[in-house]
Amino acid sequence: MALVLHASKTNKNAFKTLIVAEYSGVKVELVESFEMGVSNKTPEFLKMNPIGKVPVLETPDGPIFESNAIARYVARLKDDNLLYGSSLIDYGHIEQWIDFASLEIDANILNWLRPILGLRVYLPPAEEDAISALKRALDALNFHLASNTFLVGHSVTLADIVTTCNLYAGFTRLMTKNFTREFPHVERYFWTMVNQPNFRKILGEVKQTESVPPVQFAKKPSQPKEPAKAKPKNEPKKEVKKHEPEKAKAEVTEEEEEEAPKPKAKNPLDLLPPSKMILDEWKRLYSNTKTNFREVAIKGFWDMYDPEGYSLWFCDYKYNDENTVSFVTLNKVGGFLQRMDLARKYAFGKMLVIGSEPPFKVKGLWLFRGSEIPQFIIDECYDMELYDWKKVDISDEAQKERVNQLIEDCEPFEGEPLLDAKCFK
Ligand SMILES: N[C@@H](CCC(=O)N[C@@H](CS)C(=O)NCC(=O)O)C(=O)O
Repeated sequence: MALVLHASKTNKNAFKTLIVAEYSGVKVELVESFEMGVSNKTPEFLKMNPIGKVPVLETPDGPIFESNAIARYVARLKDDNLLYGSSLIDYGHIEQWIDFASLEIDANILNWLRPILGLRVYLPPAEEDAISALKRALDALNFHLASNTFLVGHSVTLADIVTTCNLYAGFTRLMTKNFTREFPHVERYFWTMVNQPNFRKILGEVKQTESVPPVQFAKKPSQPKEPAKAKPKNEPKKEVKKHEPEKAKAEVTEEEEEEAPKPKAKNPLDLLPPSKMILDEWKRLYSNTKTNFREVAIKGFWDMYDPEGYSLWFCDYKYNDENTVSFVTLNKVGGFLQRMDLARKYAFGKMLVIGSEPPFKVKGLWLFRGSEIPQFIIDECYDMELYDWKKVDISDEAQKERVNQLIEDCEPFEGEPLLDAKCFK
């Protein structure tokens, strides 16, 4: 009789068990009708795993949760299974790499990925921590694999299956070739593993991601989806099906839903006395000026600028010495601009990422409605406190010239080349 695995068919934690099953000649079938966020919240499911996470394996002796435990259980169903090694020291090493793959690789991949997907708050220093901890783990793995084809012994073991499934999430979603080329033995190992026939049956053709996804807004906590009602007794057995490899990317995170929008309160900035400066006109002028930027856009800006109704601010990132990875620095600035979306009606901004070598400096200029930085922006956009803010004194020609240079992406800026310039408009 087949064992029943509750998980969606793209769940990389379920892949561990399905690959072990292929190697061990054990029948494991996925629940056909499984719907993430619904099926795993039913009272029936919570009885099997009180935390409501997948995968869960239903066995004749009761359910098992935690993907590594499930994979071990399935491996043990076959006597003398070589996936489990053949000596005490092998058992120890296999367990060692399973823990390493879970705690040093998987945990850091998830710490990097979840905030990017908007499933956790995106904090640039936390992203840097996750990446550097992941690199440390990959470096250690790379060192081991420089003189070993497999993690333990001379054939595939449970350690390789768990490690490869965890790396799979990284290779398919975050770790570009540019990132992994630093770890050539890990690359060789990963591609060798995913092309073993028993892996291929489950994973299908694996493709390395070509880019790190852009940071998305953190979603607000949502109401759980309506859980499916507990099934009445004697209901026909749930549909199960044999796993077929999916082209889709592995599901590595929990589901969240959008909240219904709440009615908006009036913004206090809408109550300010009218200004002669029309922000949209300035944004249009900025966007449409392709030549003679100084003479047209910059001059136009100062002609329009209303120091009563608006204020200009320089910002300077407080932790520039941490900007050691170019794309992380660019993501950080990109995330800041995304989070400023709430201020689009009231602000214009320029952000420069400066330098040709790390650490990169991040500096910017912002135009805000009102004579101070609007309180709702300080309250709602946590990036604000990562910068030092200085109000521009427009009676000082040097400061005005700095404003001009920031608006026009002047290069070199303060003697250094630009890595990137981003505009919020
Ligand atoms: N340590 C667990 C992790 C399980 C886990 O995080 N599962 C995710 C999907 S990959 C989940 O079910 N999330 C749903 C939730 O958090 O409610 C394992 O290896 O099985």
